[in-house]
Amino acid sequence: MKVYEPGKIRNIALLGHAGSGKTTLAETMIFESGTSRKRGTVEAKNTISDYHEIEKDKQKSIYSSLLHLDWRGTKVNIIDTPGTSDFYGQVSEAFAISDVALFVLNSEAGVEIGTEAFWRAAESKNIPSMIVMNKLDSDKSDFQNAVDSAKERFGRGVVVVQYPYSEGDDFHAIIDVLKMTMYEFPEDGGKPDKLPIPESQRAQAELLHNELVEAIAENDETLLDLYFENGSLDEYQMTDGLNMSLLNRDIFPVFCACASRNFGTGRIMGFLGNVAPSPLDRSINLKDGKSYDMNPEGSPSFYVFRSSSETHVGDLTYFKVTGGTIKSGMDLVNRRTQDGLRMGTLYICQGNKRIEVSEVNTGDLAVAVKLKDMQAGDTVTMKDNISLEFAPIEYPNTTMRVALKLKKEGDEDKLGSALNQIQKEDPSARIEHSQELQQTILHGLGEEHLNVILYQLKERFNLDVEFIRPRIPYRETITKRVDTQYKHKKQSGGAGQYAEVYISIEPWEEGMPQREDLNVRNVDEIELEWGGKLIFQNCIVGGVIDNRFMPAILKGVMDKMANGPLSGCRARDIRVSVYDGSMHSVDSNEAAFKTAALMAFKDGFLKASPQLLEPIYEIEVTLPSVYMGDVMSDLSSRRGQILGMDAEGTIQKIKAIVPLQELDQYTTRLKSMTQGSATYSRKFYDYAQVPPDIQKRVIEETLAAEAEKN
Ligand SMILES: Nc1nc2c(ncn2[C@@H]2O[C@H](COP(=O)(O)OP(=O)(O)OP(=O)(O)O)[C@@H](O)[C@H]2O)c(=O)[nH]1
Ligand SMILES: [Mg+2]
Repeated sequence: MKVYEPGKIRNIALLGHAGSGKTTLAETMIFESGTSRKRGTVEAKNTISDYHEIEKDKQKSIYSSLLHLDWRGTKVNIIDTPGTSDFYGQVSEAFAISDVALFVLNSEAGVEIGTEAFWRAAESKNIPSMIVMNKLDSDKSDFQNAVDSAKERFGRGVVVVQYPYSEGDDFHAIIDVLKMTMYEFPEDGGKPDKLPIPESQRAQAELLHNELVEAIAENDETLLDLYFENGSLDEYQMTDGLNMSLLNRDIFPVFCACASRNFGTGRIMGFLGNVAPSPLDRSINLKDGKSYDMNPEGSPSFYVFRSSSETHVGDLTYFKVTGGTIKSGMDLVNRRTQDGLRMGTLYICQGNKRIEVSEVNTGDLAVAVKLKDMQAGDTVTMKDNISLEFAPIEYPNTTMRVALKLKKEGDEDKLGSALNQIQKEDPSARIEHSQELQQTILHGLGEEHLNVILYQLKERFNLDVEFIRPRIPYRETITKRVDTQYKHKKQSGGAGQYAEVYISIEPWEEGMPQREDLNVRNVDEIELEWGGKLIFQNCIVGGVIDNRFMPAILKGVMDKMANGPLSGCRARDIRVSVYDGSMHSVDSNEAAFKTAALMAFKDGFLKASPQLLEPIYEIEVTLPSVYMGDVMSDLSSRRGQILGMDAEGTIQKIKAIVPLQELDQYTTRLKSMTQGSATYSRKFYDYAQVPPDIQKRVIEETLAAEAEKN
């Protein structure tokens, strides 16, 4: 297998809303390049990219696939990403190593929500971006509308390089205003005839050609001078200008295709080879915030963008070479673990097929087998190159959680190691073994994402497991001050137990004044690991309780804070002042004071109008404006409070705060309300008081569960 020079490599991520035709386009490009002899389809479940059983079953991409082709001596690596927002984790990994984002738009719909989300991500990562208008053969295709929507959303950098001669059933030719040529395709696609632009199209083609020339010249002073001198630019000047404008994200060229019939792919690959940036033109972010230029002459290094495993093969580590040449047998070090590793056989990928290579040059993407403990985001270097460490991959925040329940006892360890493996391969999923909730909680990006994990647990790891409703991490607090006292006294033969404490408990908030009526000798401000604070004050006068018992008293209070008196949930934001008590010279000890404090605290807490608090999340919903009414009224039925709204064209954004309890099935509901077109993100906001009816229900449920346990 040929080894490519860095300048002859292109790393392209195919991005776009679900179903826009990315997988079909990848398949067709590989076929048209001659790298594969057969052209599969999503419907026939035989594409190179969607090779997982679950992808065939669902007829959509779920995992990003690494593919490659050779187009006239240039190696084009393609990462075909899934368009469904649930699998955004896969896209994050593609972003980390792609040098060009090729946005595939469905020309029937123009910019859709998924396209928008990926575009914003590419923008924030400064990735050169191109657009392919696909499905131009569809009778609902509307090229002009799709271009207008792209211009409206992504700005005037969107410039037409090609437009269809005619659309729909009759789509058979593309007019290229960079080459000023018409490409006419044979019935079954493939290599087109190059024809002069027909008279009827000349005016339009010239208009668009001038727009393109002006857009290129605008971004480059030398070209602008040439343009003024000659009134035009030649193809080579335009190509140079386009390369720079692409790199700087000044221009987003628009191409035309019908992926399913193989129209337009050759010219796209030609443009990728001749104009699009190579890895040498791009840099990678380092952990310290600086950026790193690819270094073909430097010390060998690579950046891991995916870790997975396969039965009979073991661990697979996907990486991009960032320096020198990587060869099998090399000894390197993983900077995260500091573990040494020896490179085994190296492969390049065509979906699930691996082709052995002897070495991999800077800029290229490859896979290594049997490297231990590798994670996406790892930096691997030579032993002495200790300063290099790349920035971690940024995964989106999760939006949905479920609890896992094993149907069979005894499988706990097996489930634990399966979850570890899943988490390692898919860092966009998060596994939480919650002591507090006594549940294993799986966090993901939506129902489909979680279902894929469930499918893996069942099919790959042979576990009989189901999803159940996750508990809510409520908190408890009090709403008024109560002074209380408890005497712990036991005298049943042998050494007795004696401790008496008087405490005052009150709701605490930041900046609250100190008590004037107490003689405060010492204040402990304790940041609770579950959020909020406990302020613990020693206000003992006249030594009625020895200082040495204070830690035991605090321990008693903390024990009850961790297992709240109201419902067993964790308590927060309380000030406890120990102001009186008594000791016995023989029978008082730490255990006695701990018990007395715990009992006093519990008693006071229950008298202090206790209040349950629930977690509130801030959410941002992105949706087509037609669904505004439905989504808004649904939010209000979920006790949501709208913080703001923002319209950008036909896409609407709503910011709101909503209790976590009301968000459990939200992703699914949102999808069904908006025909799958809306997405949302969420992050923790604060704790807030639970309405009385819910408080009553939660307490009853807790008591019932307790009773069942005992
Ligand atoms: N008419 C028409 N249909 C197409 C074209 N390209 C793809 N399709 C069809 O569109 C559907 C979706 O195509 P995919 O290639 O799976 O789309 P995708 O973008 O990979 O979708 P996800 O993986 O779910 O994000 C399939 O039924 C394809 O056959 C095209 O150019 N014209
Ligand atoms: Mg796909």
